[in-house]
Amino acid sequence: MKQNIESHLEEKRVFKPSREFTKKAHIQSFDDYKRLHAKSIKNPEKFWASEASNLLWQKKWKKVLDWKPPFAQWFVGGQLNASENCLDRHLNGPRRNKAAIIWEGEPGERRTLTYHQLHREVCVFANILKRNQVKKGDRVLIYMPLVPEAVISMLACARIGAVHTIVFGGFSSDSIKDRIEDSGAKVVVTADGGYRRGQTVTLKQNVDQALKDNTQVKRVIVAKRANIEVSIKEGRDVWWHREAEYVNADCPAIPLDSEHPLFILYTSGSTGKPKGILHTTGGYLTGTATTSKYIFDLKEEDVYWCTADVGWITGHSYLVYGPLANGATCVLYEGAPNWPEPDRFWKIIEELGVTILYTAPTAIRAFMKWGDEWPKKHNLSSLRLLGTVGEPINPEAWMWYHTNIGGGRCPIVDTWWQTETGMILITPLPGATPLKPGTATLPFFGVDAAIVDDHGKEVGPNEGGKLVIRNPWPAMLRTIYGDKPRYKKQYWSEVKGCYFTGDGARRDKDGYFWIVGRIDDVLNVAGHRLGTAEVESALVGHPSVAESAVVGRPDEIKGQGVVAFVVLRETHKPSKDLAEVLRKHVGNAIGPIAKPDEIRFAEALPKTRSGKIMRRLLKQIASGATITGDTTTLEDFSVLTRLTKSADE
Ligand code: 7RM
Repeated sequence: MKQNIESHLEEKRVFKPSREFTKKAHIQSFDDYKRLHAKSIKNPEKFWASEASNLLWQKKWKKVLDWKPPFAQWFVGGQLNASENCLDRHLNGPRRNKAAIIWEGEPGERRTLTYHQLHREVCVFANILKRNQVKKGDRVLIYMPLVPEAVISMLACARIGAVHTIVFGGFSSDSIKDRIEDSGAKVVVTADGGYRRGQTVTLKQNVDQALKDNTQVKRVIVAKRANIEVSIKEGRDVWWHREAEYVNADCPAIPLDSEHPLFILYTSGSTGKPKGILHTTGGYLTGTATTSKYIFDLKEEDVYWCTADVGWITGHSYLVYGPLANGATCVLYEGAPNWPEPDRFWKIIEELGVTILYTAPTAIRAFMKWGDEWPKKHNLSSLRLLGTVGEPINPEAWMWYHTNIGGGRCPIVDTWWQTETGMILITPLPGATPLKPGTATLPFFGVDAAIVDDHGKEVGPNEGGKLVIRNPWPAMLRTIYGDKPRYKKQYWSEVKGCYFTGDGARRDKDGYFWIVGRIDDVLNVAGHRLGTAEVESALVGHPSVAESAVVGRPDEIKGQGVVAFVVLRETHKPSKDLAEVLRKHVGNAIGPIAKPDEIRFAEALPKTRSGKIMRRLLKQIASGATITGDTTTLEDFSVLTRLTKSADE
């Protein structure tokens, strides 16, 4: 029988929201959170129905929830349109001329679109889609740089009931090909190219490559962005700006059933083909709009910046649908954080007066590595709230973010969620929840999260186990596109009656959730189950370490030995002595069982393009095996080559 995951690190720092923040916040005290959460859990449908009423419905729902496990339908019988909720609804009042999008290209140009202007562009493009035979229910594949046209094409699809499926602009032609086949898309929207670190990325060329031998795709609509030469296939390819000459800006949003599909977003599993996660309209919009309002504490005057690309779920939920449904002003930045210098983010914040910044731990650790002098060069006093998502944030990085970016004054919302959950499920509320560095704290309203053992029984304080959600929520995935059996098996079979997240976690004595990593990555050293996040966190707690990834490798005596891959800060150099110092450091912080058997210094770690460390690959390197399985989501293949080389030396 497997034991539960053990926990050895203890974080004692607590940060209470300031009076200044609290007095203007949507939720103003911890007691209010606790009371409202308890109430929302007793009757989640009541809570969600009341939040859904803030949206514009063309027809009101008959039933809030129809739950035939594991299949949920929300706001059954209701009709609405996501594009209308993000745009038209704001045009009758003072938001009409408010900036919806402030965009900055990597080369430095800026474009601002007011709600009125964005609405107009979306209507034009929706008419272009119609002119090119896109009908309600059709899938449209979007492969774009982070330019306003990416958002415009999403909202235009939503406006006419087409289902968008975005492929991140950094992915290869193979990824496009697979996703076109799986989704059955007949139309592709792309651009000639985009900018990344001063180079142009040849998007249209990648699409051409993906469409070689393909007869399914009838139309490719190309936006002009990078002014690079592309080949245009007569009868298949058209230019966005040319098409715009043939249509007007009049395109009413059509009423859609609440359960009408809004988008498919592919996410890679550790094996097998990517899963097409299907999200629908009414529940998704209710979930993302509600969480955006409470968690980012959105106010009319905020300048909100989520640094994710639209190719990720974070870009869908918290760059586009959630904030725009709230009438927020959103910053969009096309390029790399260190182009031309490592202070690009801080420059943007200063110049645009950003008040809320939502980014990923991987970016924060990179900024730490580049040095404190870069943020110091800028006035960041406009910021009032910070957020993170994507991985556990180690307390060291949290403290750095809090001090160097937040000036010690901004709450940090560490938000836990997934492509599948569609919306944030575990998070602090910035005016209410006392924060501890490294934890996503407590469940959002209406969410019943728990940690259970291998038999599905809830475990006690500080005992590790599987993170599950025990009740349906409105933005949950409805299925894996075209594969209901896989949906059931993947998410609803591991723990009876619960949604299984795949994450390992523990709750501390205050009930706070600490995510310790993916269950598949958990270490088992001499019968002790350790979360990767804790050992990594201990390592990053040492002043020489910028980033680390810890994996197990087979060990005859202990079952598994611990191998730590370590990237040093720019101020330190690898040495045998330092390796020994780091081993001891982990031993002191956690205990002798967690002491790495081997420290491997690396220049970089293999990551997905959204910044998550791919421990699966490191595990293979650590045990000397050849790399197998899906590597299409890997950001930089040369990192792997360098790592395998250093192991041979
Ligand atoms: C939004 C997103 C989901 C996985 C999830 C976790 C990890 C995300 C946090 C986190 C600890 C967090 N969607 N994860 N947020 N771990 N603390 N705040 O990232 O589908 O791409 O990934 O990411 O393992 O299961 S995702």
